[in-house]
Amino acid sequence: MGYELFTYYRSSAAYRVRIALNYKEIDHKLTAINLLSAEHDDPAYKAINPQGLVPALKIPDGRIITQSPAILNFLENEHPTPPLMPADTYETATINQWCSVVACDIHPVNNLRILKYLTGKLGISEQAKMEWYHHWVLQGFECLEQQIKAAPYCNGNALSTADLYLIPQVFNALRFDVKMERFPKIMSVYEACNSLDAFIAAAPDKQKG
Ligand SMILES: N[C@@H](CCC(=O)N[C@@H](CS)C(=O)NCC(=O)O)C(=O)O
Repeated sequence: MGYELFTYYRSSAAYRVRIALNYKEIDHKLTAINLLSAEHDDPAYKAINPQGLVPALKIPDGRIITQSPAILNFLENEHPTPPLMPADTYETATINQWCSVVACDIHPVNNLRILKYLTGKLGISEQAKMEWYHHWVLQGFECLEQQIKAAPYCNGNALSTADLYLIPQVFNALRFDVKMERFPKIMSVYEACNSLDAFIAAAPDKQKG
């Protein structure tokens, strides 16, 4: 039995893991969990991930890992070649720092359930919701734009986990009409990564669900 990734085509957290599985050429199958029809709230899926979020990864012995940072860390340790983390500890910290801008400071406040809570329970308008979304993306991207190398990837000429976090977040930002012209370095990384097979195959438009 290989790996099984529980995924949703537009989930940026699942997208990160899809890229890693492709890049490392790890045998896996994808199982779609449709967030719009609330399959993630189904008891059958909650038995896999009690948080009711995607992604979740079933590893070959049947055990489950949830949370994309934990999954990516596991895959890096189990399948270190080709690497997505450098040997140098300072560089590793820098990459984790960039990942955290996305994973801790942009994505959690702009996730589907947060946006639904804003417009549902808190009754804010669609326009205010979009302002909220743009605000937090812009703040995070302004920091990344200053710090990443974009030569051609976030950390220079070696692809790293930072690219796996950045590209899905850019995809999401474009979907929500964030004007990306002010982030030329981020957009050049986006273009460089999207010419790689691992990213192309992981993209939302290539998924069945
Ligand atoms: N910190 C989690 C976040 C997972 C997450 O928020 N997944 C989203 C899709 S990107 C989800 O399942 N959302 C369902 C919802 O918001 O109801 C991770 O990195 O895996």
